Amino acid sequence: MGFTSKVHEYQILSAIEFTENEIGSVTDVDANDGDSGSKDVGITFSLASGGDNDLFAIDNSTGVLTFVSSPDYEVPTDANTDNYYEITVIATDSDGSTNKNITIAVTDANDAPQITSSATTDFAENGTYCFRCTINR
Ligand SMILES: [Ca+2]
Ligand SMILES: [Ca+2]
Ligand SMILES: [Ca+2]
Ligand SMILES: [Ca+2]
Repeated sequence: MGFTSKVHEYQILSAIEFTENEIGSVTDVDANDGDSGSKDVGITFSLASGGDNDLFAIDNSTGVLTFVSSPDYEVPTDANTDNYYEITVIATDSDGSTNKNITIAVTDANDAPQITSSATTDFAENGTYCFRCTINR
């Protein structure tokens, strides 16, 4: 089944940068169906399902796109773990829908160091003690 192109003037950058660890709006997708003149009026936004799409949420009336949980540059969760999250936004009005592929590039931030050693350790009395403390940056 094809789709009709009744939603016009789909306005969005095709590649968006987003800094890791942040929450909030990735972008505000705008669409105009040409019927009423104002952006987003009469449009319902949604995401395709599967793949990287499942890591995002979109407000169905405003088109504001967010990560479900804030991304970690060092631990990418996109399908091929390259920190480029590829999604498909769908704008629908009463006449049909149109799709737009969007790539979100997660960029590196300087994380606070994390101590990854275990929080507790055993120590036998009269023993020689060695404790390795590992710090990841
Ligand atoms: Ca919008
Ligand atoms: Ca990180
Ligand atoms: Ca990717
Ligand atoms: Ca980092």
